[in-house]
Amino acid sequence: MTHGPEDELPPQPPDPTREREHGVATKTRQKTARPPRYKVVLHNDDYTPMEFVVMLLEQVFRKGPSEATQIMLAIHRGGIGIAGVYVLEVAETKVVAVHRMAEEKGYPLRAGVEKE
Ligand code: TYC
Repeated sequence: MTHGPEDELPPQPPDPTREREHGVATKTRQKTARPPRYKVVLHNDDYTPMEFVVMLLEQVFRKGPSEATQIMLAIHRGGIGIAGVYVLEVAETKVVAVHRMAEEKGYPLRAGVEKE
């Protein structure tokens, strides 16, 4: 059987239910979860021994001896300094560790958390 134009579908009208893009090209971007970070700050005082602060910076904040000494001296001279930057829960846990270890020795060392 032969078939002519009558077998072919006629041109379809645009489907009004289909969304049509027009105008501005858009790109989808995966929004990567980037939780806010918090600084753990240490305050200077007149009583806490330098070696104790260096020990804390090494043991609690995982600094090497040279960086720990530099941070301690910066706090000693400037009054305040950043021991490290972490997500909130980690920052708060480190502040608790600092206060617990200082209190154990009777030192008045103060530490706190500040949003970066
Ligand atoms: N100022 C203290 C001293 O002279 C040392 C010190 C440094 C104390 C840093 C606290 O966060 C501090 N012994």
